[in-house]
Amino acid sequence: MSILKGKKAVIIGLASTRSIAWGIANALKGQGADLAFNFQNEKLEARVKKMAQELGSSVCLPMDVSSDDEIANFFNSLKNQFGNFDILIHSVAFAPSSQLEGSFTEVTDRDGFRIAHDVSSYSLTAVTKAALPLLNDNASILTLSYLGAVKAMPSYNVMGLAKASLEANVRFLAYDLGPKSIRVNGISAGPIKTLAASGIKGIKTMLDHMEQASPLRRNVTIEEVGNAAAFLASDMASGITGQVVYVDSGYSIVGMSLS
Ligand code: 0WE
Repeated sequence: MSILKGKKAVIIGLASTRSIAWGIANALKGQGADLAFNFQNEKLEARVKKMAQELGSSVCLPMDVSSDDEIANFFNSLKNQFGNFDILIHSVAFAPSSQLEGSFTEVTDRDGFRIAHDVSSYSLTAVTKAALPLLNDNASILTLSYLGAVKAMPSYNVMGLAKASLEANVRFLAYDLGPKSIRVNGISAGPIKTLAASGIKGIKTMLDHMEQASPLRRNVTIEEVGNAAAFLASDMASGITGQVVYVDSGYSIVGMSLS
């Protein structure tokens, strides 16, 4: 059974075949959705266009979510090339690398804080606002979060604050857009070795720790995050909005994990 047949989805944040956005794109396509994508800059253009083509999509347009102009241009071009749509996937986060290593108190600065919150949280508000005129009834908006939004941990630092803001963003957007029958949810994924994550010192240790300490004793895949996204984006989840669903091998429910 295809749960997204006849639905059109816009996926923001595809960068490589290891991206969570790639797992989501494949799952949505697998459930029958038609897809459109952005690419952040010329450096990513060729690669993202090739991946879009692989999924049968010819709609792939430039947008860096830190620019209001680029957001406006993206949705203007999208209106012509893709028309109205049903699903908006926001899979974007960034903090300067200086912020993601060492003591939170020592490394966090005003610019790092601002950029992390701008790119990783405000961008959800911004793209939602711009997408609104193009969204069909019963549309679904989805973003990606992480446990650092609700628990302290080493190195994630100001990204944790930005994800906390993103999760509050999900609730305020859900409250605001509920009367228009638009749902807004988040998926809090376990750590995954994406291109963005591969630059992070200690990511291997964190992945190993998940294998020891999570109820499922393993890490999650972008396919598993994709499947949860397909469900939340579909009419199967018509009663769910404002939620953050954990796709993390159960790690977040554990108080203490022994052997
Ligand atoms: O949200 C994230 C990572 C997002 C991210 C990644 C980078 C790497 C390159 C944001 N900004 C940047 N900036 C860069 O310059 N995750 C959930 C993955 C992640 O990142 C961590 C983690 C985990 C897990 C950073 C420190 C500690 C753990």
